[in-house]
Amino acid sequence: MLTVDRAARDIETMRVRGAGRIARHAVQALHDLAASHEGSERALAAELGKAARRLVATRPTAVSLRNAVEEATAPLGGSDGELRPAVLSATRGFLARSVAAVEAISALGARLLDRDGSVLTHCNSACSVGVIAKAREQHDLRAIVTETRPRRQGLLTARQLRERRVPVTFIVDGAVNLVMPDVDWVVVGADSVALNGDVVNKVGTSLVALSAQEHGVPFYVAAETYKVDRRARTGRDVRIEERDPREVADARVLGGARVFNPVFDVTPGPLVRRIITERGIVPPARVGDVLRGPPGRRARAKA
Ligand code: RI2
Repeated sequence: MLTVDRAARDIETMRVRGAGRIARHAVQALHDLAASHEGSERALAAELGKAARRLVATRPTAVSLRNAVEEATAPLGGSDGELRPAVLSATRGFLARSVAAVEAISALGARLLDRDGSVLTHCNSACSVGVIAKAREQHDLRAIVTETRPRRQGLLTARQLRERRVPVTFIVDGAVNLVMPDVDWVVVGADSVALNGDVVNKVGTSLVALSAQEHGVPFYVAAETYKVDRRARTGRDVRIEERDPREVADARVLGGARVFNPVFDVTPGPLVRRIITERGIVPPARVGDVLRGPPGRRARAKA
């Protein structure tokens, strides 16, 4: 059984990380809380409310977490006497749909990487790894993977892509602009997407996007619809998480210099060619449309 406290600590310490995975971890904890609860419905409601607040506070930028927890605890607003089964059903529903969404995004996104070539990715995104690995089944693709300082999630990406037989070249973040002339596509994930199509993702993503634009390389974002932040009109409305300076460097070796350690940055929508969601591929400015259901033909992108 996954306790709420354990799940919150896993997410805070980044033992469990990635916008999709933290959402599922939090929802699993809410599921287990409801499944094991033996008190009254009223007591369960109070505990779920407290747990939801604790889980959402663990990482402030990834709206996936807030959206998932809100969906899982939506039955709190319902009628008395049915809370436990309703929460179990909501949590199981989210977990299943969240996993299926990654599969759908992988299949849809792979259509964009429609020939042999090189694809660059930044950080570690299950959606991006899925897209690249799926496309590799059809074409002679190689991946260029950034290290992604300070937590070096690129190591995970390189390993996961190798496990799926994708040839990988691993680079330090500062080499992105140098290699960009040899890149055919960029695919990255997202922690939050604002309604205007601004994308909040791992710090450095906006520099990758600028370099891609400079070299005429299409920049794609692979993100489930629950990463769209309905409350964020633009990327500026999203709070950027700042983490412990010691993740970057030991203050003693810096002679006491102050460290600034923002975890994410904002890539303006106009730098994004398309957003790949499980409900279709859309131009960034139309990302709000996918929240209203499956897009029609017009919202689907051509490669
Ligand atoms: P998936 C990660 O955040 C990365 O920024 C990654 O691009 C994003 O979540 C989406 O990942 P962190 O937890 O949901 O490493 O596609 O800070 O796996």
